[in-house]
Amino acid sequence: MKILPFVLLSVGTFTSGAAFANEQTVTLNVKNATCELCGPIVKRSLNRVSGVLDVQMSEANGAAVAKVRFEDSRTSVPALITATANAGYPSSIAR
Ligand SMILES: [Cu+2]
Repeated sequence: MKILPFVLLSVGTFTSGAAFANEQTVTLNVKNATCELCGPIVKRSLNRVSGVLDVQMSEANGAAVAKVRFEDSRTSVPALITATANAGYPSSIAR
């Protein structure tokens, strides 16, 4: 039975750590990204936000879509939207 307290402690540490830094993914529809040069600009604007872990650009119905993975303890969806807007590409959460 000596191992049980250790296991419980490990689980507790893991869950409380996760509560502080959750990875989240959001998909943003990006306006004005009308040519192939825009995608990399949008991607760079998002990658510059600290807390962003990964940005995948794609296209849906002729519009740019950015799938962003980020740490929610370091940044937020509104901050991501602001970053693309400041680069000239307003975005919104894809539904
Ligand atoms: Cu362009």
